[in-house]
Amino acid sequence: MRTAKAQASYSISLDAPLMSTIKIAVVLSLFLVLAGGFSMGNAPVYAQGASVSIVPNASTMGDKAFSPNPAEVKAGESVTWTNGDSQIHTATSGAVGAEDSGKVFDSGILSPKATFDFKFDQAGEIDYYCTLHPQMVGKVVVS
Ligand SMILES: [Cu+2]
Repeated sequence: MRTAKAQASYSISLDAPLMSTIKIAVVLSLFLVLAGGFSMGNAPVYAQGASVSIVPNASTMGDKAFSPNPAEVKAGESVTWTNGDSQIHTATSGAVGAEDSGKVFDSGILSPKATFDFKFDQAGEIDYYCTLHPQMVGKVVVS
């Protein structure tokens, strides 16, 4: 039974000229699926860390201007700020007028839709603000 069936399918594949084309297509599809799987597998590398939005009308939002606030990451992870407002802003470590302002990180001017990444290597809590609208304040908590 088994042998007969195997022989039958063997002869079918020999007889069908399309089979080899189909086989190549299947192998190529598998390769593409695997390649896609690998790049999907790499995606979490980019997703590590936190994303912070500068919200619409941020200049009037105080400690709600950066969302989420606080942003929480593990040491070695990055925070990515995205300016979701129509005005320019910054994400600058420290506090307005403080000696340490901008010492840890400073995005510089972020135009609408611009992004800024910073990787936090040490545990701790870092306050930050917008140099253009110092009432906009946030915090990054690195564990
Ligand atoms: Cu601002």
